Amino acid sequence: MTKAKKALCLALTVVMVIGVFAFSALAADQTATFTVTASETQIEVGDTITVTVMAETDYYAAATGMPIYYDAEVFDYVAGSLQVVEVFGTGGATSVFDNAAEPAGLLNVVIVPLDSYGAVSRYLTGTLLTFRLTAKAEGTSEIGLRAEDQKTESHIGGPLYCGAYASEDVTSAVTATGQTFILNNATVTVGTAAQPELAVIEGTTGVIDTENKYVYGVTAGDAATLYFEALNGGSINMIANDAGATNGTGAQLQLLDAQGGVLDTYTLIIFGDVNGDASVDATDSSLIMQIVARTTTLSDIQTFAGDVNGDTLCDATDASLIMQGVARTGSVPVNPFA
Ligand SMILES: [Ca+2]
Ligand SMILES: [Ca+2]
Repeated sequence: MTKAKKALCLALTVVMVIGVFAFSALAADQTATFTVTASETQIEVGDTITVTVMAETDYYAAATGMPIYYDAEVFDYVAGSLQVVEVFGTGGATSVFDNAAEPAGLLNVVIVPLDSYGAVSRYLTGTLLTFRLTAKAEGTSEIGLRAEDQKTESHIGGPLYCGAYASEDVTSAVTATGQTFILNNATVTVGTAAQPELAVIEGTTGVIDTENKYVYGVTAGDAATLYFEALNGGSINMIANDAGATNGTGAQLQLLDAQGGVLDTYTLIIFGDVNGDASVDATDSSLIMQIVARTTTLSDIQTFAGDVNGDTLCDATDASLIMQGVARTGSVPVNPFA
């Protein structure tokens, strides 16, 4: 008989024993906490981590079954690395379905007292087992137990259980299943996760000027988020300009990471909108003429937005083009460099 088959037979026996004794009463006020930790949570392909499974019960524990999952596309189980602490002392037994008998990505561990009546029962406290995984591909994997696996009266086939004995000397049968289980799982990332980045939405006229940190190509009045998107889990936050507009010249486009941290900031330029009210009109033309007459000064951002023919000058020609747009005898381009 192979080792895997022996393990299977033993585990099936355990399951049958539990099946006879464990399903009578729902345990009230009994709690078991399972905690899975990894020796490292950010590693590279080829690295090996040690995973530790701990348990705390507030009752005398009987046979305990732990199906432990990991992402088999990210990790390989290191064959033979599973080590179980003798929580039930000499005579306790362990059966393991590892990858030889279970689908890749699942370790199924069962620890039992000598038998259902003859062993000293314990409060579980601390480490139950350890095993190792080697990273084979980039990705993020949760490692741990699943609540939906818990054996209860209404889900008798659940492989996650921790039976209870009525007393320490175990003269009674397993008395309960369906306790409150608290599951604390580990998450491990292999490789460097792709960083959020700003991109132009395909098919739009949006432009990202990474050198000057400008975004433009947006039609006056439109929201910038119709033209730009954040990739790889990022998001966009628009901050209003001095005119109170989130879609006018001078508004700020922030690229945020998944936690809301600011990764990058761009200034929105709406060509022809010099005063930042998100409209291209006679007021903007008038402002340009005031620059020409040197009766006012404007910021670099405003003069860039006022250069609607893209000749690097913000002058009477641009003011005239804006007025032609207002009169609908011409139009102000969303991107004068296109
Ligand atoms: Ca304006
Ligand atoms: Ca110009």
